[in-house]
Amino acid sequence: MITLHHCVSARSFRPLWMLEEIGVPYELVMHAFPPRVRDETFLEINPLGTVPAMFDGNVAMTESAAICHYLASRYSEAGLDVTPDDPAYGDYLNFLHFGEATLTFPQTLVLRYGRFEPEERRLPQVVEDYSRWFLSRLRTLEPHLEREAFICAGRLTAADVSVGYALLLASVIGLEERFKPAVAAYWQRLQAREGYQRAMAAEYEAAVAQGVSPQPAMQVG
Ligand SMILES: N[C@@H](CCC(=O)N[C@@H](CS)C(=O)NCC(=O)O)C(=O)O
Repeated sequence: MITLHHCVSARSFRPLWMLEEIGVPYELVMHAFPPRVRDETFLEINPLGTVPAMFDGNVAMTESAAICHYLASRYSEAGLDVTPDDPAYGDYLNFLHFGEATLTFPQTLVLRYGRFEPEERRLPQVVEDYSRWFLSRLRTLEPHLEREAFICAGRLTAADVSVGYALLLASVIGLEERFKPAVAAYWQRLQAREGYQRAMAAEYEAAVAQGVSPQPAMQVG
């Protein structure tokens, strides 16, 4: 069975959401955030100290976008994959990686210098600059989402899960009010999905059952 190590609202929500959309059984192991600090044995699970860490038999993976790709192609019957012969393949790969490399990266700096560093090391200028960086990258999606319901292929794919997680993190760190209308509507559509709601419920129930706070450590305000 697949085992997924997860922290509430962390990037490991991407594979969790994928697993719920696909409907494959899995074990969800919750950790307080940051796991390398809160649980010294976690480095034996993932020497990087980060989540996600996903194990599927002999397969061990630690990159959330790659895990989404892996799950989408391995369980292609769930319809979340786009194959190389599909005209949407380029967009699929591009936005699958855009979600992490371009959208989540600036949010990491917002979090670090607005939330996780001790007060005396916080940098409001960095927080505002990288918030704007994130929002300007997000704006590149706006014209596309004015025309289309999903990122590519006319249906939900792993690329939506990757980008959708960046929107979830943005809402946790207080940037949602600055979304433009088409992105805001897309984010509402994603949250209305049963798979998304099952993933949210699974996260909450596993956190409570395993004695971990269900509140996101990265919540601002
Ligand atoms: N590129 C990796 C980044 C993984 C990552 O940095 N995860 C964060 C949670 S969102 C983490 O575990 N941070 C804890 C730490 O750095 O100690 C991915 O997409 O999975």
